[in-house]
Amino acid sequence: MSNAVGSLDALKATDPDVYAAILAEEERQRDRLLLIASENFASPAVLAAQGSIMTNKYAEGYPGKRYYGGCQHVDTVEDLAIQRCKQIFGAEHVNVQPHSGSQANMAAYLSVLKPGDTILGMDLAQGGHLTHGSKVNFSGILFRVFSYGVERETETINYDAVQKIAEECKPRLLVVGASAYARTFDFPRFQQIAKSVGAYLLVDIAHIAGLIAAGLHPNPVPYADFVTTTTHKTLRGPRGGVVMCKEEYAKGVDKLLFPGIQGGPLMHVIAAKAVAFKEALSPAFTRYQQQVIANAKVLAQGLIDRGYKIVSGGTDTHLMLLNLTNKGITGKEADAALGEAGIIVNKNAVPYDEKPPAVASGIRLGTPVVSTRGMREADMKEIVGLVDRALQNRQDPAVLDEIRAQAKALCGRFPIFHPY
Ligand code: DSN
Repeated sequence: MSNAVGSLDALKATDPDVYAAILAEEERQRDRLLLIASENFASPAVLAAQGSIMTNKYAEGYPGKRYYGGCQHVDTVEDLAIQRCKQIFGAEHVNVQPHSGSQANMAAYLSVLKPGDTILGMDLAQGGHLTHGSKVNFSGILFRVFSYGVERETETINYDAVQKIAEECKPRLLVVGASAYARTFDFPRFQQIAKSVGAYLLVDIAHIAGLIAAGLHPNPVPYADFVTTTTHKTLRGPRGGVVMCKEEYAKGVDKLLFPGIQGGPLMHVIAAKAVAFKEALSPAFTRYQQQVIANAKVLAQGLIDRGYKIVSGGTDTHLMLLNLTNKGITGKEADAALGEAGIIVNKNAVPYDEKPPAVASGIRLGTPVVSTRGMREADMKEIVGLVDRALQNRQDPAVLDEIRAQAKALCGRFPIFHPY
């Protein structure tokens, strides 16, 4: 068993440069307050599976139907991953081979669409995702794209407006999901809209998969033809993707993933997905997700109390979008100042943003990582103070250095992975 996972000593001897970079990254992850909403810390068990000798195996095909010999053990992990994912979400069919969320979406789209077909998705500038129809992405290159967004007043989705756009553009596929939307999605309503115009419904749950797994956000599986996700955000597994679908689309999705757009599956990653899904079925995972949401609410309220504007006025999930316009700060400035202060976020466009995406008027904050470390409501209040002070003193390097030391001290009170 000694060679089943990599050894850092072996890495140090072979490649001191990569070894040093990994150690430096470990220190960065340990000593900084990581508030990027799409990131998380995988468990030691997930890391062990992902770093294992399963990376050595070619296994093109599916369990029991491979193009290579010697697949009995990789079949075991792929079957486990499929069964556990079905158990979590109640899906009829699951494909765990997508290398990423983008490939999961590509496979699902192309299993029922042809280039030139019309899709309707949430606008990237208003919270959507690149693969939901951005012009610079395969989705915008291959398909005719229409978009919906949020209402200017409420900064939430207006379902009547989506219905109207769907009636006008008559999409073959309605795509639901977002990377910067903090409110609960109404999946039955989206199903009604899709049905009323004869469109397939695909829900991309990449951001909220962990919350759904824990029963803390409605599950779209009963309503959608396809549900796609990544496995490394709130779901806290290895980097990768999954497609879930109704049985009638199973063959098409499997064929599109392999041989359509991918070759050999990453069996070490699939092994790690199986482990993450087992963890997601545990009561500890539910407790973790409850803390993720509780922490996000306290973080949002604390910022509101200090005069910050949260898009849509709050959050139902793990993330929030701060519109910094009223503070006279750009997203780019905030991202840079917080980075100097040891608080890692990403600049983000806000709905109806007048600034270009590289500058942006907001930042996105999320609580998955800090919650994985075991931080709770009181710690969120401390983070609010640090964020506010850093933004107010964004041009004062001495204060930012001081905050970085405070952020490190806060991190030092918590392990990388807290057993809930
Ligand atoms: N890049 C991811 C995010 O940050 O939300 C989405 O793929």
